[in-house]
Amino acid sequence: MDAKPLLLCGVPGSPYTRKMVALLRYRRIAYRLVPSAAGAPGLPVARPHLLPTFYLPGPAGDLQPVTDSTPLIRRFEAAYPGRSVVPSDPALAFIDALLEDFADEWLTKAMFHYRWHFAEDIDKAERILGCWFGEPQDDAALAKVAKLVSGRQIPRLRYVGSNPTTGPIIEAGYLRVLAALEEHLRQHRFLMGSRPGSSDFAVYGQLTQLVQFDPTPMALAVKHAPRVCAWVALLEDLSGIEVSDDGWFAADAWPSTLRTLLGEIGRLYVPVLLANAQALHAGQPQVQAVVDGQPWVQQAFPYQGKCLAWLWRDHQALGAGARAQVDRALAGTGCETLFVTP
Ligand SMILES: N[C@@H](CCC(=O)N[C@@H](CS)C(=O)NCC(=O)O)C(=O)O
Repeated sequence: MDAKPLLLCGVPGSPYTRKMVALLRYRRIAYRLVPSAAGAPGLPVARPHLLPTFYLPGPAGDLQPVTDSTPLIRRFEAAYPGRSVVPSDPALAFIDALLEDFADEWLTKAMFHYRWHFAEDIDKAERILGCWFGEPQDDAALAKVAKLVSGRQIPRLRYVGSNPTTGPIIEAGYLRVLAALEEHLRQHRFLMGSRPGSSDFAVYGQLTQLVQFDPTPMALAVKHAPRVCAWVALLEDLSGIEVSDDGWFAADAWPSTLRTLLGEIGRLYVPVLLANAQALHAGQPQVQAVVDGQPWVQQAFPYQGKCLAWLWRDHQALGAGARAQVDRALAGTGCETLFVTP
């Protein structure tokens, strides 16, 4: 990659767009954001069409649409030196990747659930998200677009697994994750220490919506988690903070608040990830799991099958010392069951 600004396309209502824009700012990587949900003019649309879409030079030098924030973050690590978001200690880097995956794949369930379940949230999302499609529009046009947006997104609740059975589990989980983050931020600046890791940006991305946009989860955050609300506002632009090599949590000093967060991953995400993999393996369309002692049902989701495979690969790739440290940290959190050979 050369020093030309990176081109990407996305909108403020997309948590993964917010994740990546904040990451680029922190990393001081020059970028140009095309603020559109419809793709950059004159350039091909990604398949599947996901936001954000980056346009990166392909083998022939022409710009190709590329999506998926997690591998893109690793690609930018290799291409742009300095201000890394991957902790230098491989054990901590693994924990960072696990937390990133939890934010991208589980916290987004809360984001989608709150936005498209409660009348007040749906009303706000319809009227505002609709403005990010296309050109300026009059009220009649906006009203149409608003209904198109909700008409497309509400049926997607089934992909994230929000339904009458899972809704209460998602809501209780959101409150506990807020509490765990609030506790962590009492003593630490970022999830990974005094400098941010990729998980900080992933959590930030989902929380830009949950604590800054959608009224129901925002009111809960304001009431219960003031530090989290303040942290999300700060994460947006970390271009001016200076960080040093010793800013990551030291190997012998991972805080207990990190373990509390791992406990939420073990309780909320791991059972769904494992049951999803089983359903995919058996070719079953429905996932059935027990989450937090209660039944969980949702449609099987191939992408999260890949997430589990990536976590497995990264766990396997750890050296013996780092793996032992990771396994000690995960023991008893529920996350350890991810890496048990069946
Ligand atoms: N795993 C992807 C997820 C990206 C994603 O799901 N983006 C959402 C918006 S935040 C999207 O584009 N959904 C399809 C749509 O709205 O048409 C990533 O990390 O970038």
